[in-house]
Amino acid sequence: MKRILKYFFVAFFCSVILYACEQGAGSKRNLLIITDIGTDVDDMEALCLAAKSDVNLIGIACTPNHSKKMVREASHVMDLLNRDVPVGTGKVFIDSVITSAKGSVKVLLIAPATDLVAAIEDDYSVAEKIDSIFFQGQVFVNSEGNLIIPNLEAYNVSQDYRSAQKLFGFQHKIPFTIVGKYAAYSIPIKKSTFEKYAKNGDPAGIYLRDAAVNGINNFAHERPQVFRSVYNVPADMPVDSALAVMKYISNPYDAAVLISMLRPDLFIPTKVGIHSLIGTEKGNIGIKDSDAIDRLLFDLF
Ligand SMILES: [Ca+2]
Repeated sequence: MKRILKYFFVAFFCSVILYACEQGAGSKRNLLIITDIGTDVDDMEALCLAAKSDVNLIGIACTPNHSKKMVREASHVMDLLNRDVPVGTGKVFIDSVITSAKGSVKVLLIAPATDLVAAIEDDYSVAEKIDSIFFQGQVFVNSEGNLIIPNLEAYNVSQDYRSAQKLFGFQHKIPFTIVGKYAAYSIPIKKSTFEKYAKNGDPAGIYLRDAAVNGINNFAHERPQVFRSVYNVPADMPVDSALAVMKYISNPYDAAVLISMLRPDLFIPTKVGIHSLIGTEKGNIGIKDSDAIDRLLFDLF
């Protein structure tokens, strides 16, 4: 009897230790980011936030068009952060990152769906390993209130509507969180926050500050009408004068999507079946604590 009890306790403690190890190794969520990173600070901010968060960043896929420039840009941001994360492009890269992951994968889609859909069409096991998709964009809800439909108004939808439609075809099995522009508008990032990023000398923080300042300057000069409309600049005010007095210089469209995954407690999503909509309709920003989000972004560097 004594011996049986001894074996029982040894077996019990071994299983407890094994469980603890599994929890420790597996508790970090696998995250694949699909980005159209460019000179805009938005995707860059999301990448920095992901790299500094408690997630297992298993890959960054740059999309679409196999852009070597985007891959260089994303790799450069990871180098500045001293992070060794696979960066690639195209459906084969997405397939290999997802299928070789240990466990299920969350996908942060802050770009058009082109390559993600191509990867799924080539290999359905890709879809089976995705446990949720976090998408930056706009959607409609059908009249029955049980389906979400991509809205062409959103850049990530309009760039490849066919792929967006196909991706949303998986909504019966994959939960989507859609974070729209009204959420991003309500949590703009201050110029002083970017200055703070650069102040402590972190090379990634300096790079992010420069991207934000250059980004808003280029936007204002290259598309002055859109700039005036987005930032409510009076028609009689010169663009440079507006830039000089602007307090907020970036709407974190992409970072907001990642934050909805990292800190769901800060949001009040509208549920459509298994899906969550945040800030996709005017007058319903879907945010519970914008001060906490502001602090989270402020503390990035
Ligand atoms: Ca983007």
